[in-house]
Amino acid sequence: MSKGTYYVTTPIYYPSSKLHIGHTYTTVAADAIARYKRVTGYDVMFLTGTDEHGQKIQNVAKEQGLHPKVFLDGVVADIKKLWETMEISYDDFIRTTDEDHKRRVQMIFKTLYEKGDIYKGAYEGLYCTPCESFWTDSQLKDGNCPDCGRPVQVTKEEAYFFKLSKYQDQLLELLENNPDILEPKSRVNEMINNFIKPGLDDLCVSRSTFDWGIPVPIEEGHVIYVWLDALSNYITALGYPEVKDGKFANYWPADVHLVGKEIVRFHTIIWFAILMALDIPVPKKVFGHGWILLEGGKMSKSVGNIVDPVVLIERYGVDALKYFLLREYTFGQDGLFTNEVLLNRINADLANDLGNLVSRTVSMVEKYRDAVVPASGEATAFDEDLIRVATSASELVDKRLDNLDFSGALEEIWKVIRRTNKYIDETMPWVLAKDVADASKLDTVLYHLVEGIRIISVLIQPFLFHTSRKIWQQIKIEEGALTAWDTSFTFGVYPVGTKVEKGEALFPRIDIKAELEALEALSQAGKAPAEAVKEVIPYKPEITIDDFAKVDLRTAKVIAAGAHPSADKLLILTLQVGDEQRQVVSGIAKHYTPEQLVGLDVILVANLKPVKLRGELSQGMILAATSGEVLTLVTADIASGSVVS
Ligand code: ME8
Repeated sequence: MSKGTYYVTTPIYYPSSKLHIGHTYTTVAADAIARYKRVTGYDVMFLTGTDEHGQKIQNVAKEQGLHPKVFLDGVVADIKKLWETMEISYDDFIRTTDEDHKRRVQMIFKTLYEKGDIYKGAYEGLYCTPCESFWTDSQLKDGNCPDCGRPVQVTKEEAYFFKLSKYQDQLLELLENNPDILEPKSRVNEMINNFIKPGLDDLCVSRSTFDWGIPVPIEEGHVIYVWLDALSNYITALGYPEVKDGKFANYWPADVHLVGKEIVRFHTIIWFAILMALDIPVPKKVFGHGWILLEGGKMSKSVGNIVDPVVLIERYGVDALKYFLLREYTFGQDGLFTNEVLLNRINADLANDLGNLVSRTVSMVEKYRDAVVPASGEATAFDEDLIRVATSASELVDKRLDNLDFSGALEEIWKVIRRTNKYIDETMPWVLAKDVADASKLDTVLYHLVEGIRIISVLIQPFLFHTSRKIWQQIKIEEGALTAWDTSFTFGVYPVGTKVEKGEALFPRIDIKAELEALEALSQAGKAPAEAVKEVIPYKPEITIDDFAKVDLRTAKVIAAGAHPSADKLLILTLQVGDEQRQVVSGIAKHYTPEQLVGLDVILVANLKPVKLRGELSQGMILAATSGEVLTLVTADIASGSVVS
């Protein structure tokens, strides 16, 4: 029977072209808690996804000569592949470009507008384009964006506003009376003293200077500004505004939103206020975790100091990377990443403590008892303490995870591992094996070791999925009754007489010096500036003015555009050329959407012999300039049908 529901979310990621291990930190944590809740009997909903709107993304796509959606599809596929490699067990992946999400966000906008919580005004502010944030004068750092340090521009536009100020008192009351709602606790004071008490300004929730966003449902030419769109993902994924039954009724309010510390403000002030305005409960908890830093600062692609999780997984395995991230750093605090810290952690905890315990135990059962696990015999002085430590661990793990203390939870499990290793040193089975009089004691030791390992394998399964399975293979138990979480409270369920079989080392010991050199060489290779290959396109053979005069160029207005029925790369355009209309088929689908084309004044080669392109008539062609992957249509702002010469 289910113990209840558990809804955990990660932030939805900006699809920058590559995610680094800093990004994977939130997801690995969410994955661990989701797996933990599942094995302990909860009905879990784990949501992640991508945050795909805004000017920054439109700009990046443009730089690459791609339509934003085409660009995004590629990047999102890479992100999903990374999560697959990292075995992230999400239940749903939301994209803010999903039609369903867009429709639901528009309904949210409308509800807030009709309620009077969204109103129209004009915004003048200091805007940082890369961060998509408006800032006030006092927030700037040395006159620049406080987040990225780049210059800001004064921007003024008509815009819709959310009445954030209306919720100031309610927010203050919520945070003051429910400090558990935000962890770590220090963040509660930060929100109250730095943001709420000084006074909340209403929040701009629409933009009209770019169009890559969800259209405002009540006025053309405006798109919904990113945070309202992005934050709503946590409820649109559950089917909001349908609240009566289904996922929303089941899982909302979320048990925890896991977020990086820099976006706590958005999640506890803006998001809580939006939820208050919608009259729905706020999440039970927001946890703002720290950053993983490299010497020299936060990991960031733009600074060029990213650590690629795929490289680390290829070398040490997915379990090692996940274990390291969760164990090494205290979840609410910043931590420094270095290769050396990573390798030492893998060697000490995984290769030595856990790997050795399993390999020594299975070897001894093979050597002393022909691989058959004996029934426990005469007690040794050390059994009781081992049993106590092993069977009380799950309760301690539970307490730690209740506070999202992943490192502490793993430490509780490692206490059992270290206690079991100590049990070997205390009982010295190799000495017992020398004297037949100690056979019964040796049986006890071997049984206790195997049963200890079984309990450890049960406890690690939410964090080290493969390792738990590899242990089960060696001690020959199947997933099921003997691996269920509840069996970690009981010592002695391992079936006597089972034949074990040694496998490969769980975590081969790393030669740290050699490995550090190998990693350094890899990173140097990655840093080596690639030879820029500049494509030189030679000019065509000379022509005379008479040759050129044969080409009849006219301006034309695109009045309709649509997809080609049988070719992905082609679009079919209807052009107004003076009084006449023409149909032209053009290979620009990768670069323009039909909506972007309508209204453009393009240049037509009007006397080109008509042809059929994949079955559709094309009466001429339109001019475009290309540079590498980038393509842009040549336009001329003049009456259609004008002669170009
Ligand atoms: O903020 N260490 O997306 P994002 C730890 N789209 N965490 C890090 C990190 C590091 N070095 N670098 C990034 C966004 N992160 C918005 C969220 S939610 C409605 C919208 C974390 O791709 C960062 O703190 O910039 C954040 O929690 C997450 O990665 C996504 O960052």
